[in-house]
Amino acid sequence: MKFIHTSDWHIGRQFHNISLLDDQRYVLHQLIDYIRQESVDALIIAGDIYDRAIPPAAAVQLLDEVLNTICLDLSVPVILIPGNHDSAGRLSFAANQLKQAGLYILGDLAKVAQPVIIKNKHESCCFYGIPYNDPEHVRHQFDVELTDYNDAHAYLIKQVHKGWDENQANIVISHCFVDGAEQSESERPLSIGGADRVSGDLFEKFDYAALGHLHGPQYKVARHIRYSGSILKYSFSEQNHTKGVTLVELENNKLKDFRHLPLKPLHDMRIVEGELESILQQGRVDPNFEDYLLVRLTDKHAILDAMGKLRDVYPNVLHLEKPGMMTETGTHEVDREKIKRSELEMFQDFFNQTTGNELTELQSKAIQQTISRLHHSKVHG
Ligand SMILES: [Mn+2]
Repeated sequence: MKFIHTSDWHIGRQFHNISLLDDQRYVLHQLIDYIRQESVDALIIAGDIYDRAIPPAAAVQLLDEVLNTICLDLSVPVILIPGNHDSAGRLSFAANQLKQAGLYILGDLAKVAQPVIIKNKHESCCFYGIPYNDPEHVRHQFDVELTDYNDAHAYLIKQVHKGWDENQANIVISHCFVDGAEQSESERPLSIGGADRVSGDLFEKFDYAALGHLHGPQYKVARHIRYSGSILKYSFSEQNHTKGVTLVELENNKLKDFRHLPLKPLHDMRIVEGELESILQQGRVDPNFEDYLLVRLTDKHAILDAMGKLRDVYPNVLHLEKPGMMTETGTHEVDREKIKRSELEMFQDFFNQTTGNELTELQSKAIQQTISRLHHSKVHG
């Protein structure tokens, strides 16, 4: 039995006001190719299907398109749970009817102990889906007393263990934050102050735990308790991640092996650091000039329209930082003389860049007087 575990699609996400829909379509087509090549028996999506509870129509259309191909054209069943970004209620529309088409949307907390059973010629496997929940949900649903995410998860998993057959292959799907796992900047905290962590030990008895929420591919506690990670980088903090999906293989009802299958993005997301001139030079010959970039300029002098110049060669510069400008004095202390001097220097840079000439002594003096006058009027005016 083979299945692919993926999570955190975040369809419809915007990044620095750019729609990532084409980027998402691009990698989801690679996922479809993997499903075809590896002839898998199921696809598991561990939450955060959409980026928002009410996704834009174009996002719904993309998901519809992808699920049609997988469930109908390839006849591969899909099992998914809502994440903290999804609305379980909305995502669960027509969930009962869709089962017949091989689309299992497990959005109902009351049904955590009812597995989806997937069979192939040789074996069968039980998939238990735990839709994203907070302690309040669980308290209300089951009328039990519990205070934190860990208690809530422990309670739900106990429900699963009550009715399961240990000799079967049992897979759990959950969207949660396993204690000690590594965060990225693109995950929305589940709760403030770390109360959202659940112990990885809770998943130990399963043959595999297909987790979602954290965007970096990783495992915690044991190798079979895994995050597949998101399908794309959703923040610059993820620049060194290799995004992908996890191919899981079972044999004789036990985990045999798994493999990270990489996804190649339409635009990579990376940080470029250096002086403007050298970045521009490199950009003119960079085959990946359309990547999404954060540029960190190390120049110590002011630059006129740095963003415009950079976008001439790298059209998708999304964010610009100028740490070089801050380190000039090595300190953020307010020193009037230093501020005055640096303002004059900035004007000299500006003048030089617009006219191509240096300031004459006379011009320099006039500007210096103007700056002083402005400072004076700020204090006394
Ligand atoms: Mn997520």
